[in-house]
Amino acid sequence: MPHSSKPAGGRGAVVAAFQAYRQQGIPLRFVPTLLRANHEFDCPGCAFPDKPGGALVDSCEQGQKAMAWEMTRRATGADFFAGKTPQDLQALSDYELENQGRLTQPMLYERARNRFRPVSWDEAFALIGHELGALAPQQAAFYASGRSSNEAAFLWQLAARAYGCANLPDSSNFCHEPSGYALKQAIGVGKGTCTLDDFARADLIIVMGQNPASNHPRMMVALAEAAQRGATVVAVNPLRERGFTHFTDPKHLGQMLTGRGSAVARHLYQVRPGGDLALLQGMMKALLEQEVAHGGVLNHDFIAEHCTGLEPLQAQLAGLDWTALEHDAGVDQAAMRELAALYAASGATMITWCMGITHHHHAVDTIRQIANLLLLRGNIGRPGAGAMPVRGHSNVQGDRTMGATSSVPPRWLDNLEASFPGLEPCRNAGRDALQVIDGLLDGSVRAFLGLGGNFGVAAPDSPRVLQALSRCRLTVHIATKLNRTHCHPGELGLLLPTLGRTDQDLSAGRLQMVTTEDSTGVVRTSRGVQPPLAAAGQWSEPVIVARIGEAIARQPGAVPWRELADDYARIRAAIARCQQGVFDGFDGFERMVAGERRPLPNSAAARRWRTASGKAEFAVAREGQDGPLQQARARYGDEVLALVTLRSHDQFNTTVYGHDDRYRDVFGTRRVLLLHPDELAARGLKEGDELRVETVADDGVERVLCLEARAFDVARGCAAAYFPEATPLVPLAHASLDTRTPAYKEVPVKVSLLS
Ligand SMILES: Nc1nc2c(c(=O)[nH]1)N[C@H]1C(S)=C(S)[C@@H](COP(=O)(O)OP(=O)(O)OC[C@H]3O[C@@H](n4cnc5c(=O)[nH]c(N)nc54)[C@H](O)[C@@H]3O)O[C@H]1N2
Ligand SMILES: Nc1nc2c(c(=O)[nH]1)N[C@H]1C(S)=C(S)[C@@H](COP(=O)(O)OP(=O)(O)OC[C@H]3O[C@@H](n4cnc5c(=O)[nH]c(N)nc54)[C@H](O)[C@@H]3O)O[C@H]1N2
Ligand SMILES: [Mo]
Repeated sequence: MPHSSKPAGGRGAVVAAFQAYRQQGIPLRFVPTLLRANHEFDCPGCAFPDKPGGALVDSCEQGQKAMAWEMTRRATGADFFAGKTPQDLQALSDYELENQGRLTQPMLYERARNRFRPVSWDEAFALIGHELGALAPQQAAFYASGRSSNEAAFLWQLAARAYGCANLPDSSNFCHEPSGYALKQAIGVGKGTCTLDDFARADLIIVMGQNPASNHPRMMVALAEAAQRGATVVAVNPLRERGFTHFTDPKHLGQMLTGRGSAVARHLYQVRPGGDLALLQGMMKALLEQEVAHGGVLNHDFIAEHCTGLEPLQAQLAGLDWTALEHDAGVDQAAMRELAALYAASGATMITWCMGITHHHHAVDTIRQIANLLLLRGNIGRPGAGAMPVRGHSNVQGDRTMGATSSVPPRWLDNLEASFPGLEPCRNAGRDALQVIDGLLDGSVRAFLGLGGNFGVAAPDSPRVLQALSRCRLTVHIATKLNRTHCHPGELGLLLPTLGRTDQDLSAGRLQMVTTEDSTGVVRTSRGVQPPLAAAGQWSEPVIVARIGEAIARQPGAVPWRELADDYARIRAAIARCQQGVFDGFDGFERMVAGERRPLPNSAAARRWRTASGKAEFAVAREGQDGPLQQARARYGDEVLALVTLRSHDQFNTTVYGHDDRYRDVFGTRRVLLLHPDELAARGLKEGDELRVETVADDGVERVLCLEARAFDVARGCAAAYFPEATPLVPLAHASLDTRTPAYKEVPVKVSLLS
C-alpha cells in the first residue's frame, strides 16, 4: 500500500496555511492577525474550544484556510452574474463556485427572465414580505447552518416564530442530532460534559469516529500533550488515519525541525462502519465478566446514588454472543477485552466522538452505549472524565442554545411572549431537515430561506433535493460565498451577501460584537478585523435577519427589530430574558464585554440529572431493527460494501479548498474510492481502475457514480469516498432511528469495473 511517512501537522501545515493566504490574495499585513485569530474573533472553522490567553499562534492550518477563504479580496458582484443563467453556474464545480470570491451585492433571480439582476436591499425585503405574506407559514422553511453568531441565530428563530412558522431545520439535523438526543435521555442535557482542562487530567481518552487531524486540529495538540504526559489515547476508526499514527504539533519548533511525527494513539481499533455499537457492548460485557470474577470494576456508589436501569442492561449484555459481536464490530474478542481492560484500569476516562458515530442507522443506540460505558465507572461529572461529542461548525451548539431549532421547550416560547408583548409566536413544533426535504419533494414547502450553508449539497440524495429547491416559489440565501444550492433558485431567488466573522461589523455606525458557543459550552465574543469588501452590498447577519423579521412578522410592532439590530447588546438582553428557566448562565449577558468568556453551567457535569427519572439512565440497545446496510448484506452477502462518505484534508464541508488529501496520499483528485488492498484483490481490481459504484436501495432510484480505485488501510468490507462528491449515492431513506440523521457513513454499495 503506498504510504508516505510524512507526519500529520508539522511543516506541511504551515506551508499549506501560507499557500491559502497567497491563493486568496490576503495582504501580508493581515497574517499576524490571522495567526492570532482566536484572540479577536472565534475562528470560523470548527467548534473545538480554544485556550484562553493561549499561544501566539492559537489556530490551526484548517482554521487559517477557513479564514483565508473568507477574507479573500476577490468579489462576486453583479458583473459576474451578468448574462449568466443558473444552468451556466451549475456547470461550474463546487470549488470554482466558491473560489469566485465573496458575494458583494444583493441579487434577484426571476424565472421569467432566467437571469440574476442586482436588487436593492429594500426591494429584497419587500419581496420577501410580499411572497411570505401570500403563503401559509407552514409552507416556509428557515434553515440555519452553524456558522452564524448567537445574536443572528436568536433573531432567526424569532423571525420564523413571529411569522408563525417553526420549520427551523439546521445543519445539526445532518450532524450531531443523535448525540444531543441520546445524551438528553441519558444524562438530561444534550451537550457534552467535558472542558478543555479534562484533556490535561484524563488517564484514558477514547476517540471514536473522528478524524481530528483534519477536522479538529487543535484537538490533536490536546491529544498529543495528553499522550506525552502518559495518558493513553486510543482511536476507534475503520480507517488508519495518519493523525493517530504520526503527528507533529505545527507550533512545536523542535518536533517540526526533526520532521518526524510521533504516534498519538497507542491503539487503533479498526471497526466496521457502524460496528461501534457491538464494540461498546463487547467492552461492557467484558467489564461485567471482570466484575463478577474479581470485583472492583464498577463504581457501585456512583451507580447507586446517581443511576437507574442497570439490570436490564446487564441482562442484555450477558445474553449477547461473542461471535455475533465480533462479526458486527469487525474486531475480535481479544481486542474488545483489551480495550475493556484499559478502561477498567483508568482512573478518569473521556470519550470523544464525531460523525463516524452519528452518521448511522443505530447512532442513537450507539451513543447511549457510550453513556452506559461512562456511567458504569462514574466517569461523568469529575475531572478528566466525561462525554464529548465534538461539534462541527463553530457555532452549531450556540445556534441550538438560541432556540434555532424546530422544537423548543414551552418555557422558551413563554419567555418570547413575555419579552415581546403582543408577540404570538408559533407554539407548534415544526419540520426538521429531512421533513423539510419531504415537503420540498411533495410541494408542501414553497419557500426556503437559508442562514448560511449549502442545503441542497449537504443533504442526502443531493440531485433530487437541488431539483426540488428550484420548484419553490421563493428561495432566499444569506451567504458569504456562492455555492451550488444558490444555483438552483426558486421562481424567485434572492442572494443576500453577508459579513463573516472576520469582517468588521460597523452596523448603525458602531463596531458591533457577536458571541458564539464552543463544544464545551464556553461562550466567547468576536469582533472582526478586516474592513468589509463592499460595505453597502454586504450587511451583517443580525441586520439582514432583523429586516426579514420586520418584513414578515404577523404582529407588526411586537418586536422592535430595528432597535435590536442597531445595538447587538440589546439582542443579548433579549436572549438573557428568554433563557430564564431554559439554559443557565445567561444572567447579565447584555453586559458581556469584548474578550470575555463565559462557561455555561452544565447540569450533568454537576451530577444533576434532568432526565425523566431524575437519574442518569442506562439503556439497552434495540434489537431486531436492522438498517438498510444489514438488509443489503443479508441479501447480497459480502458483495455489499459499507461506503463511508467523509472529509478530505482540503475542505470545510461543501467548501472545497483544493484537490489534495495529503494525509491519505491522494493528490489532484477527489473522485476516488478508497478500498483495502485485499478487498481490491478479491474483486480482481487494482489501483487506478475506473469503478462503477452503485447504491443498493429498494426505492427504484438508480444511484451510480464513477470513481477511481485507490488502496488504503480501510477496514475490510468497507470503502470510503469524499463528501460532497459521493453524496448522490446516499439515499434519503437511509437515516438514523429516532432522529432521522442521514446514514452518510454506511451506504450499502456494489462495486465493479466500469466497462
Ligand atoms: N477542516 C475541516 N474542519 C471541519 C470540517 C471540515 O469539513 N473541514 N467539518 C466540520 C463539521 S460540520 C464536522 S461535523 C466535523 C466532522 O469531523 P469528523 O467526524 O472527523 O469528519 P469526517 O470526515 O466525516 O470523518 C469521520 C471519521 O469517522 C470515521 N468513521 C466512519 N465511519 C465510522 C464508523 O462506523 N465508526 C467509527 N468509529 N468511525 C467511523 C472516518 O474514517 C473518519 O475518520 O468537523 C468539523 N471541522
Ligand atoms: N455525504 C455526506 N454529506 C454530509 C456530511 C457527510 O459527512 N457526508 N456531513 C454533514 C454535516 S456533519 C454537516 S454539518 C452538513 C453541512 O452542511 P451546511 O452547513 O449546509 O454546509 P456548509 O458546507 O458548511 O456551508 C457552506 C456555505 O456556507 C456559507 N457561509 C460560510 N460562512 C458563512 C457565514 O459566516 N455566514 C453565512 N450566512 N454563510 C456562510 C457559504 O456560502 C458556504 O458556501 O453537511 C452534511 N452532509
Ligand atoms: Mo457537521
